[in-house]
Amino acid sequence: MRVKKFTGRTIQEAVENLRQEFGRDAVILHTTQKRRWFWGRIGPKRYEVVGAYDANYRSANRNARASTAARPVGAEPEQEVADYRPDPAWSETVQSLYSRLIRVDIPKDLSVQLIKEVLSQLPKEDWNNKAKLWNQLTAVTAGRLKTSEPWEFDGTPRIVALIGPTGVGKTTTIAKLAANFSLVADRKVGLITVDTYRIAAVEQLKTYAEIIGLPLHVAYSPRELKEGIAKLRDRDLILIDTAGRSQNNQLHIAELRNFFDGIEAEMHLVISATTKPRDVDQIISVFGQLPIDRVIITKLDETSAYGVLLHTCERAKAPIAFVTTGQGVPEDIEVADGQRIAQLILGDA
Ligand SMILES: Nc1nc2c(ncn2[C@@H]2O[C@H](COP(=O)(O)OP(=O)(O)O)[C@@H](O)[C@H]2O)c(=O)[nH]1
Ligand SMILES: [Mg+2]
Repeated sequence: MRVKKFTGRTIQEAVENLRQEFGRDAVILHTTQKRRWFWGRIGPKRYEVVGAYDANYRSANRNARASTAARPVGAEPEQEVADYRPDPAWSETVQSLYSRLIRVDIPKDLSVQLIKEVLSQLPKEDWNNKAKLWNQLTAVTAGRLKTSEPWEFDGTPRIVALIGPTGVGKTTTIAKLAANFSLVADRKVGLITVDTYRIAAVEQLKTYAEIIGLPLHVAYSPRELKEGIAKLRDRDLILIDTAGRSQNNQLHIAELRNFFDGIEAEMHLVISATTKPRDVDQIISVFGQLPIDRVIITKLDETSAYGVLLHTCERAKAPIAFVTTGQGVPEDIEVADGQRIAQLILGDA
């Protein structure tokens, strides 16, 4: 029996490396998550998988063996890992569709799922028909892209908080929403900011509030946030701005949870369309410690690969509410439309 350690940026990648060398009959003995030091700084997370392979061991035994093999919490079961790989039996046309998904930054597992869904919906004789595959892929992608229903206002304030990493455009998006809902849709809008770490952050929102003519409360504590909401109870829509901070900052998340504890706020996770796929997962695993009700994707104008839209919506298990397309306030924002986003992601046939 041979035993060896394999590494990867994700569990799946480490397991894939293991499978490549040891084949399908390898058994996973142990999995760990590691951080390495680079130039005196903490480097990116790595996953280590220790696998064993016995030449006398036959696949017929695999299921029995696999179920007794140690598998860590959070690791994908063996079968599912296999499901995340493109099928070598796919026709060239299907392979090229898969490659297209990868090129627009849709993660591998999700791309495989999409292709499998497409194939399951088409009779085998159409599996080489590019046009039919393409149409089906557009439909499947649009079907997966959940978008939220437009807001309805019923006399009690709808409280909406924007959370997410620094610099993604939370404050700008709040200004866009505030201007559109107050000036265009004629709703009573109020603003609160709990982003008090930098004076500039408060000033930024204050400027917008003054231009649009809206009340703004600055909350330095959870109690002040509740007071601010109470003062704005005549409003249709209360928009709450929060501090960015790095997605790695656990303290920040604990603080946010503390602020929103006991408040009926709709939490919108804001992510930039320019975010790398790997970072999307990281951001969601951290901000996902808060309940995410909706997703807003910003900076569509700054990328040409739009996979983040589907990736975020799938991983956050939340519908997309809005997308933003530039720095202009209030014009560069749109209500999310699944069909249009699917076309944007996939591009032209
Ligand atoms: N290109 C582009 N820039 C944007 C968009 N939304 C926001 N920004 C810019 O991103 C920068 C950071 O925005 P800000 O609202 O301060 O981000 P926050 O830290 O999340 O509050 C600013 O320069 C904004 O003008 C967008 O949709 N497209
Ligand atoms: Mg801000």
